[in-house]
Amino acid sequence: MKKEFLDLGRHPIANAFLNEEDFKDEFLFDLKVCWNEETKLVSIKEFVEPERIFNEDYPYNTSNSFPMIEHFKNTAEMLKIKFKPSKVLEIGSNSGSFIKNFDKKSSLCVEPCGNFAEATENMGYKTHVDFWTNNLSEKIAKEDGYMDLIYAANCICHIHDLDDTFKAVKNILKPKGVFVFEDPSLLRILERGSYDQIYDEHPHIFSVTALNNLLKRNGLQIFKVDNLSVHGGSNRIYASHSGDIITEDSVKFNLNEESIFGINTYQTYEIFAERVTNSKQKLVKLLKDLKSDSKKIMSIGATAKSTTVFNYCGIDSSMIDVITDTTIDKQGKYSPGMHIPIVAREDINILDYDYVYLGAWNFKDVIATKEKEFIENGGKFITHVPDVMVFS
Ligand code: JHZ
Repeated sequence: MKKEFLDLGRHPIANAFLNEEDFKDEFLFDLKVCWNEETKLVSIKEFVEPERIFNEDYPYNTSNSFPMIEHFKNTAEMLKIKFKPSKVLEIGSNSGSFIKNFDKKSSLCVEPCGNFAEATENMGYKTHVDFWTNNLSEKIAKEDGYMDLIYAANCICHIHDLDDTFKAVKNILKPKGVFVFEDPSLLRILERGSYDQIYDEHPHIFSVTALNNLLKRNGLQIFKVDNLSVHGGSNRIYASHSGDIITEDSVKFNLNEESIFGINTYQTYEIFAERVTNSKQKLVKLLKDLKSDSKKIMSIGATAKSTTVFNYCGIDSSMIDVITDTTIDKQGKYSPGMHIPIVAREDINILDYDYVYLGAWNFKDVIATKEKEFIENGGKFITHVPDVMVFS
């Protein structure tokens, strides 16, 4: 049975940045969150059709993020050394930051966003412009053969039907082959109060516990887990055919850690929901107090996460004047739902602002280093993770 524990209200598509003429037709849906008592999986209640989200206008580009390029390069090197794969498939290859580290002849991509699929095709990688399904994996098995390594970053938690997803992986994975995927960690979200990882693109938020249950029932097993710092705390799951590879201690460690925290208990989610309500009240009060004191506030990072925060808290351009983002496709547009203007960082003088809200709080250190001058001139940062606070 699914039990609802959190209602974040009406929300737009988190990455659908708009032009002014699109405001009137903006799509909204109810963002409510449930916990499945049987599988322990946390999911949003109302799924948004994937075609609305992942299409040729999808703007989130991993190649715009220096830390993520480094992350994918290091991950690729590690996987090459550890597993020596000859055939590699990436699901959700985006602009190719991971796959570009592999040989073109023996690697292929699956990517439903036309803009990015074109980019990896142009780089020389065969790319299936499609969503990852069992039908597609049957087609790939016939056309391209079976895989030693299947990799997916911030993609599997985007897919509604996880049984179909895992069956599709099992279909195409060679014996002793590995399926490696990373997504934000439910445990870190619960610990850090980072409710902003919940939006249309994340129909599921994964615990190792829930994945262990779901993979098992589809003939796969987790044999290793890495805890990563990217995206505010993610897990990298290593899976294989059941019984194929010896299970490492990290699996037991993570299952234990999650159990001790209370991942298997509904009350944990009720406590989290209360924390989210408090976070909203504190953040809105802080911003309103600063505005009534005539302070100027901007935000760095037009993130999917900040779409959740701004819409849940009702934060519009009366509180945050402007957002800067390094992604060209987001610049000149407005944030989903709250319609705060987005500009390039070079288009504003940060010293005109008193406070910067960190839409990309996960890159706090990178941004603080870049914006040293702002701090030296008395500027302050605002974040809501792990608690609403002002710091410099
Ligand atoms: P970032 C994305 O979410 C979307 P978002 C996706 N659904 C997903 O699963 C998660 O990632 C994990 C900009 N920036 O990575 C670049 C600056 O402007 O936190 C990006 O637009 N200045 C696939 O959107 C954004 O911030 C900077 O100095 O929450 C960061 O987005 C830096 C470092 C970044 O993901």
